[in-house]
Amino acid sequence: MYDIAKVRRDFPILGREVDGKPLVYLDNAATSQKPRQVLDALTQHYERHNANIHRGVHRLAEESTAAYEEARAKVARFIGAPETTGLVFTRGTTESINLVAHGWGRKNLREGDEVVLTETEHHSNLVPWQLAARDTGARLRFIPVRDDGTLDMEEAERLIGPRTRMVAAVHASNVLGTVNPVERLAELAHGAGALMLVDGAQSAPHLPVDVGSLGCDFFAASGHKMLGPMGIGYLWGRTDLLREMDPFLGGGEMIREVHLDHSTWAEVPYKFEAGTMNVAGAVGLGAAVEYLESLGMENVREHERQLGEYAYRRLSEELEGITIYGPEADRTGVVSFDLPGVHPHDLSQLLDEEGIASRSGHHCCQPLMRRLGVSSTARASFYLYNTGDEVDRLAEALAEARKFFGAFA
Ligand code: 7TS
Repeated sequence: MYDIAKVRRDFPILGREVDGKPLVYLDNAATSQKPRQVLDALTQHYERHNANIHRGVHRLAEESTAAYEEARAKVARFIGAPETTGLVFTRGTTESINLVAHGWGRKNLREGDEVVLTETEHHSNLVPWQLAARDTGARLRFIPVRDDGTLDMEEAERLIGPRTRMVAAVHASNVLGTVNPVERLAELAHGAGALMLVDGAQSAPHLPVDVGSLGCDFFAASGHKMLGPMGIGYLWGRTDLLREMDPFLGGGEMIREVHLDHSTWAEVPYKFEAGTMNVAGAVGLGAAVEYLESLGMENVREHERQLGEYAYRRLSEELEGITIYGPEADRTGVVSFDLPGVHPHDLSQLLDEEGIASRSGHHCCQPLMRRLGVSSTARASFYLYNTGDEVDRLAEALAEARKFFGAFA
């Protein structure tokens, strides 16, 4: 295990106060905070090396290009990618999935084909497929979620069949804290001759990920949720598939030759990196994955599993009537809940007055909210720097909030 006090000192923002109270940051599923090492990497890049990449022969352009490509190699290694050519930098998970739905989906889907998703998808792994289905005549099917927050795998076995061309599923839910058996889904997909895309937005920051052992064909994630800067993320894809796909965005850098009436494409991954990329962001993300590796992803996973389970226990024992969504054990550090008689929004506002950053809403999972029979939930989401004391502060603040609203009931 790592030294949590030492880790916290690496994150300058964790030292700040909100209205005189120490900040308790529990909105990590939305975005994580950044350690000094990442902030320094960004500053260093802009102070010493900044230049546009792959275009100039001058020293700074060479240094920037090398730093960008090193970052690619670091991220590829972090997720166990067999080669760096399959690692495409994007703005984040949303762009990565749109890239596949556009570049693979529109090229390959036909009327009668099916794309299998789950009921628990974030809108960013649903809406791009709706658009691709609309344009191609393909149909979307959904693996249901059971009441305990796990996927109905028997139904998955029935749904994934000869018409399936793609299975796209979230690895770790941003609402339920469930870790889905994506390895099994990948087996089912491949058994049916389909491909498997994993939305890793909430897994890459929190669990050891190895795309080889997941058995997926595409893996999408966001840098800003894993200690990196905003505006940088990645798509890993099998190189043979990426080569066959259409480009997503056209423009500079993604071409081999341009004529007035047609163009040919650069090799992967450059075919998918049109225009000026977020070079400093990539460098910052490289520093972020080094930081995560220095702690060890097994340790990060274990720390958050303990926090998530402790939060589940404390909240369910001390707040009578509370509903906590998702599985009781083996969860990630995402805890969504509903306290009867208090609107989730009011709850987050009261928590904010105690210096506790949480989130309320549909969490970009409106279909899942309907399945749960609510319009919104409150959510606390933990990361590697959160502590048991912070769970206690959350539990105490919720008990106070309940008293406050009880007074008006
Ligand atoms: N997929 C999942 C599972 C997510 O949780 C999110 C963001 C995304 C995709 C999209 O990531 P982006 O970086 O492209 O925006 N989830 C959340 C959330 O739970 N609260 O705010 C953002």
